[in-house]
Amino acid sequence: FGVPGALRSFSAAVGGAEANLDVWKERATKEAKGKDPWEAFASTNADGIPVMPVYSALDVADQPEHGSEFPGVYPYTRGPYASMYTGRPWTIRQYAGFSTAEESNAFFRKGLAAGQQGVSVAFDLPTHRGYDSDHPRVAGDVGMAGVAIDSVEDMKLLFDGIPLDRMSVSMTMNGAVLPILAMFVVAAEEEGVPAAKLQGTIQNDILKEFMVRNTFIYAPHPSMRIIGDIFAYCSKAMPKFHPISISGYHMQEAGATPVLELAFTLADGLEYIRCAQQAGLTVDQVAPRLSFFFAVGMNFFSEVAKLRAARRLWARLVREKFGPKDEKSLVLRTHCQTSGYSLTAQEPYNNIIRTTVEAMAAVLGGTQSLHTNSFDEAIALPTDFSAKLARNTQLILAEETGITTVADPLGGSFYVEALTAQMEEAAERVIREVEQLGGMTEAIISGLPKLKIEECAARQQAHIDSGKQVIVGVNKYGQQGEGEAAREEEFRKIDNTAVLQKQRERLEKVRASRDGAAVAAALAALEEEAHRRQREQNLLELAVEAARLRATVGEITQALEKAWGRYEAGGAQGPPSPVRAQQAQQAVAGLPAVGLASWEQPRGRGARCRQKPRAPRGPCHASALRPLHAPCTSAGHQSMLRRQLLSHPSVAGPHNQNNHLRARPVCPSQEEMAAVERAVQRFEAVAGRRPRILIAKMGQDGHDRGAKVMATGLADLGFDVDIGPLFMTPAEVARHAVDADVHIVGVSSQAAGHGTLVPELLQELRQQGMEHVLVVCGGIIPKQDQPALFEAGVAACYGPGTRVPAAALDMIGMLLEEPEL
Ligand code: DCA
Repeated sequence: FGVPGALRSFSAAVGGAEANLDVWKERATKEAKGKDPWEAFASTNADGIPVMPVYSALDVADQPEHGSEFPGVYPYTRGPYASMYTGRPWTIRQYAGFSTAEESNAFFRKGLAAGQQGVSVAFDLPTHRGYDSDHPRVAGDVGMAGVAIDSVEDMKLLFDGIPLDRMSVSMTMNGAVLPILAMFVVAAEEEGVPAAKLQGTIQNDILKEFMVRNTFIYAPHPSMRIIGDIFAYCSKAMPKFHPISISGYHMQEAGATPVLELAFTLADGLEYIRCAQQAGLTVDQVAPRLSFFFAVGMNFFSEVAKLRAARRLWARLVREKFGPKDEKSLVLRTHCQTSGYSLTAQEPYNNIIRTTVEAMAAVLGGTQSLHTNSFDEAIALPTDFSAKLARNTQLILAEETGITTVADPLGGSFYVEALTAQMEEAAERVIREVEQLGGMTEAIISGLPKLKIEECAARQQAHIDSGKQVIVGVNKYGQQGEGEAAREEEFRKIDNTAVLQKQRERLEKVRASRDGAAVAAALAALEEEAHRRQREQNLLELAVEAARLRATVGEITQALEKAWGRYEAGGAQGPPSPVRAQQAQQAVAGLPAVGLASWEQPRGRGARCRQKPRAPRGPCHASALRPLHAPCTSAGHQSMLRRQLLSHPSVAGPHNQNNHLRARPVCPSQEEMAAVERAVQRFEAVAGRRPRILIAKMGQDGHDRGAKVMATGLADLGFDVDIGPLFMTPAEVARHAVDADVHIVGVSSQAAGHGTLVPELLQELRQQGMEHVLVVCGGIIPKQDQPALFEAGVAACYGPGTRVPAAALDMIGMLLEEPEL
């Protein structure tokens, strides 16, 4: 930095601060009524970093270099570009997609006409998981949480009238990344836009799917092979395209603190550079086109500091580990999205304010592109009106506030600089230890990152439950009935049957009009390449050829599946080894521990924990519960027990990757716990065994955090709990219910498939002679969907705000036909 004058004045400032500190302490002590002001006024943030009541030059005295940093100059703390928003504001890129390609296209075009600057596509869950819309497993999910795409014909409709040579397009696709990227390339080519002109991003970040989002198709190692091939293809044929968006967003949504999100995301990034090297690329061929994606939650300064620390740490790590020649390889560019987890179903208009604050943090942190959530996304898909407000939030920030007139305006704030350095250090500690495990792929196979994120989620929930973390309108200042007006508003509803019908017709047409033999040969070539131990051909190149011939998403996926199989979470390659997971956990010492300080320890808590790990029955997938159930006395487990029934939609809600809905439980009282205990005993006396529940996830909805939370909570209350694997069909759930002879099936629905899947489940149960089984639903069940479910035979819908003990009492009451229980 070599600015001796500046350094001199910096040390003068430090000297002056020392002198003034004593005066401050004396005055603050008086204001603290004689207590030590550091103790009286200091706090700790979510990452366990102490937050002092005041910051001065003393707090950054050990990092004088920050005073010499500039945006667009190594280590890029202050931004990737020298001029930042003074030269070009961030891209307003709203994530959207639902129903058919035609409907989503109309929505995109409306948004672009109204000020949106980039397209960002949400695909439906069948597409994510590589199924065609007419596959029997996916009927309930088609078009519900995103747009249904089966072939190039759908892709062409999706981008109809959108100039792909000028418009940057982001596609959130991970599992079925090969067919989708291939179809995008072919759709553009057939519209006269060569691949070389395509700009934008594909998410293509499979590592985080194994951690938190579950839209994987193949096992970790073959999945990484696909990513290597995409890097290789894009570096040659699509130089303007970002072949990956390395995403921490979903980790924060699943519960990770900002430091953990930062650490795991950058560790993923390092792993992807190594993956590119294995595919024969140099660091300079891949690193400049890597892009990132972070969540921005309500802790304003942590989020600003996180983005600054991300850039500095990434630049340093890439330089140290890979020694690139091109300085562009060191620059981290990122998209941000405001937090879905922070949205509340109660008093939803508060969400507009939350989103505005989060958007400001993203912008002051120097994001390149931003999605702002709609206020109603905790309840359903955004309407045109709520989407407009979300978009306008960004337009107002960009054009009315003056925020864009200075690059990194928070640079030099003692607090922001100190926090940036602390977060960088904490994240680096975690990254170093993940690296010691052999990198992120190995760490994921060990099960450690998922476990750590779940622990953070438990701690956060404990803070919310105890009121330590305030959520206005929910655990503080909430009044029954307020906000109902907003909840009664019209929500967007998708006609799943109509979408399915349209997709089926289009698929039939595509299959009837293509050259079947040529398609079969193209698919065989894909399968053959997947079988090879050594790469000979590029899988994306082969997929482009297959897509051109009109092979479908499902067919291309299946060709590879023949070679690699379909991965089951913790399943196909076996669940994470407990020994390895334990070693890994010990190794990652820098991670925040789950703190229970905010919990009053209920009497006899350990003794009441009666859940025994049971041998899986039928499709039961006990390993999914391991992190929560194995150590009954662990802090993480105990904290989990108090979390809310069906209230944690994990990583996505009905529409996109948001953790849309969050319950705000109250810590169960001793009396309530005792009442549940009595009810369970009474049930046992009548039925000869404890109430047994199967927690089921149906369709392609992989958001399992809420299901696990519910399973753990009910087990602790004395229920026998079975938890089914992800992605079950209604028939499989019914079979499992018969095998396990359960009294209740609890369906957790976060992706809007319940309208089709739950009535089918009831029908299957009836056919199996199990009509006496109580079926209850939880998760995101919009009010408007409930009458149809009740009519079909659902006994209860436990929405946000339901507490586990209350639901437990309710269910036992229904089983015993004693509603007053
Ligand atoms: N001065 C000069 N040039 C600038 C400036 C500036 N102040 N700001 C941006 N630019 C240039 C960039 O260099 C870039 O051109 P290049 O591609 O030739 O390098 C162009 O303007 C676009 O800017 P960029 O910062 O790359 O913004 P986006 O195109 O919006 O890309 C990025 C952002 C994060 C890289 C991308 O991966 C993205 O948009 N991801 C979105 C992911 C997403 O939507 N996920 C959904 C969940």
